[in-house]
Amino acid sequence: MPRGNFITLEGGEGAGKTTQLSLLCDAFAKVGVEALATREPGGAKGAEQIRALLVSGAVARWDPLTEALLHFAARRDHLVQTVWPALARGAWVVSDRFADSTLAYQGYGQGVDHADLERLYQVAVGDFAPDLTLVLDLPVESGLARAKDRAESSSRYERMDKAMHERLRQGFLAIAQKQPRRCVVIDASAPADVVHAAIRRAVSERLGVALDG
Ligand code: Z5A
Repeated sequence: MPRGNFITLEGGEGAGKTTQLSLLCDAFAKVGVEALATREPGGAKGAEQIRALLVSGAVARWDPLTEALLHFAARRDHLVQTVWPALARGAWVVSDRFADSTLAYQGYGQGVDHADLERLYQVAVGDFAPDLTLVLDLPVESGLARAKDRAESSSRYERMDKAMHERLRQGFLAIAQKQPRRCVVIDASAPADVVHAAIRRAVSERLGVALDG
């Protein structure tokens, strides 16, 4: 049975993932492609409960490996309850973050051994992987300034130090460089409509679906 495509949006704080996810799903709707918008951590009932544990409280609340385990527990629930059923019925799924965020934040950012994270990936996710990953890249200062401008209160992650945010930016770029067939780096410092046009081009080139301008 043909299955839908799985697209993930990755990047640091305030990169514009949520904004671009919404624009991309609208663009899919216009050409008649059913696209489910979802997010990590979260995207299913249990996973959202785990999210609440991850984004609130003191920065040092979890040791990095515990934090990675929580993200993989949430991810497994998200896949089983939401992502895999949607793909199986032929819908496309667009997720605001996925496993590259664990490698960037808990691996490059917080020092969890990358081989341990790969083993956890095999256990929780297996051979499944995104068809396309869009890495939204912009300088750390700009992303943090954008995130600060929002009305919502800051999350645990936003309160982590700037050096951590620099490490994870470099982490995302390293991931994209190692997996060029799956990942496309998008300059996220441009205005939102310019970023959206670059995303439409990447989706069209990599997955063969033409999206209206
Ligand atoms: N995390 C982890 O550690 N390990 C994992 O495995 C996973 C996640 C899956 C989840 O928080 C946290 O979990 C996350 C990593 C960690 N860290 N943080 N923080 P989240 O998903 O709620 O937070 P986020 O991913 O960083 O989202 P965000 O802060 O909401 O940023 P965003 O979605 O990338 O950006 P946005 O909301 O679309 O835009 C931010 C603001 O900028 C907003 O006011 C926009 O109107 C504005 N904006 C957007 N685009 C533009 C452009 N192009 N120009 C100017 N202004 C713009």
